[in-house]
Amino acid sequence: RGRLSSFKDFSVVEVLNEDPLTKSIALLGRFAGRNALAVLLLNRKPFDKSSLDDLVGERLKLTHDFANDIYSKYVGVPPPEQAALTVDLIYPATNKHIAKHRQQRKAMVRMTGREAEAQVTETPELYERVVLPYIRSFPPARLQWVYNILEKKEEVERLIYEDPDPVNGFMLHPDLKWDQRCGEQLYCLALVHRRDLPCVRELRVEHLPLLENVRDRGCQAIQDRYGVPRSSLRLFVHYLPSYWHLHVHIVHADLLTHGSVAGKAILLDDVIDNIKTFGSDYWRRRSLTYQLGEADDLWRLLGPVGESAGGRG
Ligand code: M7G
Repeated sequence: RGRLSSFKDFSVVEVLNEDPLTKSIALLGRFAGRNALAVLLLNRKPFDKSSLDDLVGERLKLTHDFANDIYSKYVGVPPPEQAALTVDLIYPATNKHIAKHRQQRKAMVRMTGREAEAQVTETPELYERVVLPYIRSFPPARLQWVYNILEKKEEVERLIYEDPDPVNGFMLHPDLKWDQRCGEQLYCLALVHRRDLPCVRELRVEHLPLLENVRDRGCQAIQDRYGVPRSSLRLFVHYLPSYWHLHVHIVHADLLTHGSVAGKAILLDDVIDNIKTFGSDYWRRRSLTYQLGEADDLWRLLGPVGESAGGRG
């Protein structure tokens, strides 16, 4: 687990995905002499307002592209510091990681431009019969990174706030996705200490103190550390999540991501209010509708009949 200073001995096996919108590319590759595969995610960074002078001064090298009336276009090559990328490495990568980052076969159920997706309505019965056994079948290793954080084996220096209470406590860290530079890109993750809550479906009235704690103390900690007030934060859980250990996404309200769309993100305030308004078993009793991607294991179990290789079953 050494630290890299370059990708000198890395060779690309496959371009898993590229997204011109987010200006990112996902690569699958290998380090020389190693069998294990690595997933490499490269992202162009957002512009840093505080160093714009650096950028648009003499140091941006321009090549003229075209002009039409009052409009003209150039290609600019920035100085090296401005051209920096964020580089996320997953190594060794499992098949799940590879599938998650690989662009899926298109044009099946609905074109999203990213992967085949189908809208699925998960009834309480489907949750009990299909989803719950599926969650329980996971090897604990899938949540290793979560447990490493909770046990203070990893990301210790990145901790923003901790409430150590085993029942209502949680830990707050910057999300993997956020480089902590730009406040408008703020993306934090609150991981609850208790390990018996895989998702929103399990939340009941006895968990309200936990949820309100995450909301109130989490927001306060972010305000204290980053100066972003609660009114500028969006707190939500995902259904479906990728990792089945309860966590709350705390994101700057101006930041729109693939994970903040309807059918994926559920506002924490709604999670809380629905329990208060409709009763303890609200999240267990209702149907939940979401977009299911072909890469998801649940596609095989819940996806449209006959559309996927294995069909239902
Ligand atoms: P999710 O709702 O389970 O799934 O969120 P999603 O990935 O479909 O959104 C998990 C969140 O954990 C995501 O926002 C990830 O960026 C974040 N995350 C994942 N990993 C492996 C790590 C990690 O090792 N450290 C931190 N700090 N965040 C992570």
